[in-house]
Amino acid sequence: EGVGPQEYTLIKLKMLKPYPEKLKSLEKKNVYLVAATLRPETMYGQTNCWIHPDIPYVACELVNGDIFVSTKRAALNMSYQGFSKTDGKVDIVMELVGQDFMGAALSGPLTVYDKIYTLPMLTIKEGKGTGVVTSVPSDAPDDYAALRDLKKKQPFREKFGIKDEMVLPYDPVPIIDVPEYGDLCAVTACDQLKIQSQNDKDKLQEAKEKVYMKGFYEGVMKIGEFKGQKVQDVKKLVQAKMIKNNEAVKYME
Ligand code: A2H
Repeated sequence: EGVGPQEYTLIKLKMLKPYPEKLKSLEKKNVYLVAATLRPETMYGQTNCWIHPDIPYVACELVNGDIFVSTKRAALNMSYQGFSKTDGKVDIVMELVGQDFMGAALSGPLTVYDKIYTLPMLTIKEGKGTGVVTSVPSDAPDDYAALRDLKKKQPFREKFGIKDEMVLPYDPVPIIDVPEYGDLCAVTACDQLKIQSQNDKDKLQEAKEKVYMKGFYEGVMKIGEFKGQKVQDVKKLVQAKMIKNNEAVKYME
């Protein structure tokens, strides 16, 4: 990571009705979980959204009346970036913890799945991005390892109130071809390094380093409007398309 501010794309994941019990009073509003990503071109392959069960989140009302769910820290950052009614002031409508909206149904931009769910990831950092992470197990080793953990371990699903149908039908989607790694590069890297679970920190770091650069410089899109084009040529175009369609916004921190 550099010393300057980092630009993320915030992906708007729209909460579908019925809202979870705790958020019922917001059902007349458009509620979005906002996931910070560095890889907008991978959104075709979203299979779920990660949240941390125990960290605090806030639901904030924006200047346009929409509700964004993120950590309070991210909401404060956003309030200085033109999202709030008043600069530097966060309009909190509800305080939450991740478990309050675990298993919520969402709809996300570009993904081949009509409906995806919030699922638990225990390695989410409270101090980075929004605390909400969209999951692309085809291209992100962390996402693949965490999804596989949930698929393999029924007690893990049960602990967080996750039903089988929120996890089992969701498989990594081939979206980008990476030379030597194929079209599910995160799966290949996790297999090669024999990664056992989302807690294999060092190996996951190695897997990320391996596929990240290679995906960016040599990856070719296999799906969508930019099929056949190189990742580095379309990243900004995919971002712009989602922003234009009101499905994403830029966010700095
Ligand atoms: B990336 P950097 Cl396909 N805690 O998005 C843990 N991880 C977080 C996070 C948090 N609070 N906030 C964001 N992230 C993840 C897509 C993706 C990402 C792909 C491949 C690699 C990749 C789909 N998940 O990141 O520390 C988000 O996952 C590899 C680093 O700011 C975000 O982009 O560099 C990335 O980490 C931001 O990490």
